[in-house]
Amino acid sequence: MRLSRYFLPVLKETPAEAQIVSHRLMLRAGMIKQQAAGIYSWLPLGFRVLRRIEQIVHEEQARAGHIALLMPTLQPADLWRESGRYDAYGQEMLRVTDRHKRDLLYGPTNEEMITDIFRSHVSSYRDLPLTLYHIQWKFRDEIRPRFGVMRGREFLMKDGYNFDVDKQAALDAYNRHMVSYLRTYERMGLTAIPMRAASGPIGGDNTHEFLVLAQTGESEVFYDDRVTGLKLGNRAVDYYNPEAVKAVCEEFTSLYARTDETHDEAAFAEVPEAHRKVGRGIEVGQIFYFGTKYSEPMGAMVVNAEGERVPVHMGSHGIGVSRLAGAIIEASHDERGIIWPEGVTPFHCGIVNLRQGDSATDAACEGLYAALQARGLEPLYDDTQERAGAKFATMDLIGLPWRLTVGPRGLQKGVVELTCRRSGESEEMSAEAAVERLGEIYAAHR
Ligand code: P5A
Repeated sequence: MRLSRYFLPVLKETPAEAQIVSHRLMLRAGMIKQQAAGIYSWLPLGFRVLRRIEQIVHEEQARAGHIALLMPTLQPADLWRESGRYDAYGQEMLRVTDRHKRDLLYGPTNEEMITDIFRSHVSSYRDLPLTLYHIQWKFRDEIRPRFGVMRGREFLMKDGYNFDVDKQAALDAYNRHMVSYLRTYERMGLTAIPMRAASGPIGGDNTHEFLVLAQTGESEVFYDDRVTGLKLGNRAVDYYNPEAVKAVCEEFTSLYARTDETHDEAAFAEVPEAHRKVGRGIEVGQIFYFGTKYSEPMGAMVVNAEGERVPVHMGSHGIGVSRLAGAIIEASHDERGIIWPEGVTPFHCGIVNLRQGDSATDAACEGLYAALQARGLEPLYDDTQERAGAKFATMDLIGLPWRLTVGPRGLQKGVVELTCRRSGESEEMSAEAAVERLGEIYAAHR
């Protein structure tokens, strides 16, 4: 992308309404625009990040054997009357009436609808296990939308639902989700800690929230700080081997880590004092096992191996896709702006032309631009007439992890400069070597 032809409405001033750094930076970097309280447009740069986050989610869901579909945002109220949640959900639910006076609602979650799909098409244990998911906009009429996309009213969620013949099989699915979520967040450059939590209106006793530690987080958390050092890394976990999956879950959940909703002072006191930490966290996901809470009232039954008709066992699993854009920034920024992890960056690198209009410099930039694209990378080429200082400030603000700087002085020596946004370190090398290096860096993130 050439910056001269792009739409990147960066702001010079810090917007007064934004209380936390991610919200400020998303506005300043031209990623989002508020349209109403808790409702945002995603401008081109923000939209690219959202798509990258979605892509990682889709890839990791596929790896775990989960199947994508797409349900609508509007749902008939009657489905929710069947489960009993239509009245129970309260004011957070946005209720709508159509021209025929039929009650609809803008879905805050999809347990009822997916159970309806299931009961229409599945009746035998032979079709199980089954996990279906989608990435779709949700609406919750939050009493206090704030912090930008972090607590929105309209927000993008990945929500998945598992269907299993009995409790044990459903708990295996729960564990599988835990591991696939750990991998998902790690690929986004995040450490998200699974913590015992409360289930709220979704239901069930088994639930974990995934929290990214941050001062600005809305949840109070209590944890053994050794949990922050756990990494899944590149280890190959066989999702079809429940014992192997469970072993990983035990590794990640045996140290104390709870939100304030389930915090237990006595158990916490057993954590060695040097490791006992109280802090704040951003909830970027939550998984639930709730058994037959929806399948029983809605009649989602399967015939098991013994020939009995039993209600299917279910769980649901959510990732806050739009919230993640904010959470990643909270976890990765400095005083100059955002620092995108390679996994979610909107462009792989920036190209800064220090002397726009100088034919040799322009030609070198064009060459780099083409060579990077030929390697499957997406550069953002600042080909504007801005002065160098302003170009650097914009690149730092929007946070691309790598920057290539091209100017007449370097070109005389046959080099361009490759700068790492995170460390600030620069290295001079030939244009070919820089393309090669960036190709290798991003190959490690595929
Ligand atoms: C699990 C999937 C559920 O709704 N039903 C389907 C279950 N869980 S949840 O915890 O309520 O939501 C899942 C994740 O969505 C994000 N989230 C939000 N993001 C932005 N603004 C909001 N108002 C908001 N509410 C929830 C969180 O990341 C949450 O973990």
